Amino acid sequence: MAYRWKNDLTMSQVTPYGAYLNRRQLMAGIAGLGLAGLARPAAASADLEPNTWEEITTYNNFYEFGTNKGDPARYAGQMTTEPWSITIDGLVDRPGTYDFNDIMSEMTIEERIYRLRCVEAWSMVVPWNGFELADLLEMAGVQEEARYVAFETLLRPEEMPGTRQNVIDWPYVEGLRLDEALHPLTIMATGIYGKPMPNQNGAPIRLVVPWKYGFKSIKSVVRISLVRDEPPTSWNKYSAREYGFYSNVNPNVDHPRWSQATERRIGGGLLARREPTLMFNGYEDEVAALYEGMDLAKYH
Ligand SMILES: Nc1nc2c(c(=O)[nH]1)N[C@H]1C(S)=C(S)[C@@H](COP(=O)(O)O)O[C@H]1N2
Ligand SMILES: [Mo]
Repeated sequence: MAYRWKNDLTMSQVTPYGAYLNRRQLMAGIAGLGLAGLARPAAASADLEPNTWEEITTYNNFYEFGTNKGDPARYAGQMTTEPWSITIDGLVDRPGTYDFNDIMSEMTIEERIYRLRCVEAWSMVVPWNGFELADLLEMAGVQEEARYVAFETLLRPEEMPGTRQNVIDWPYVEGLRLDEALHPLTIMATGIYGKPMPNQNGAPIRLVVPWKYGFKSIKSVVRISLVRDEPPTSWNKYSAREYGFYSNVNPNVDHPRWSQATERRIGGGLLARREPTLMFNGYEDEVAALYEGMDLAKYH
């Protein structure tokens, strides 16, 4: 597979030195210090100071439970997350329905402290726990003809009050180009601050693609399909002009209805100054090569 990204980034390049806890340290933290020891991993720069658990779990977008920021925390508790399985199908050698616990037993869980930039121009920093999507795709065996990866969220209207209204088409679907999916920054997240993923954040497992607008990071994933053609994605279907397939964070390409040049960091307080939005959300060194020669305004 020519698409497998050379795994030659060291973690100190991915997150600033000191911000990254490897799995052994994380596990030691849980066992030795108790969860209080994980409450705020030391970050090398104030820029990557994680938001609090409270902020991360009460200010959410998860439209399956309503469109207000507080709705997911209020209603997502109804979602049954056990048992949970992910169907991996399409252009793979080993298609099947994989139990979440079986997947977890095969994967190495790491902590990744990433910026999260919503297309609505607010942002957070989240200490995710998870594993590289590339490792899961390797388990399934990606075939040569595969060019894109399609993702689908659980659709269970009796547990998801938001899906009883036609805000967007359900189920929520997303997609990545295969090289984006195989990039080492792309993870399947299964926890935050060393705890299992809260329902409102996409339990038990969700995608996190830190250089793209938050809506690409699809929650509560039940299907991953390897496909030949660019798959439909929820917000692009809703308004292609406003939400492109790529949706890379880009301060120079405004949303038709607002500027993307700056962002409001959640938890900064009412008087906090807006911060400049960074190209590719600050991951330019790691991901710019994926888009070499592409017109980023056209392929927004
Ligand atoms: N299934 C699903 N996934 C989703 C969403 C959603 O409404 N449904 N919202 C997206 C948006 S717009 C953002 S900004 C992030 C928010 O993730 P968080 O609530 O964990 O911060 O989830 C994304 N994933
Ligand atoms: Mo978002």
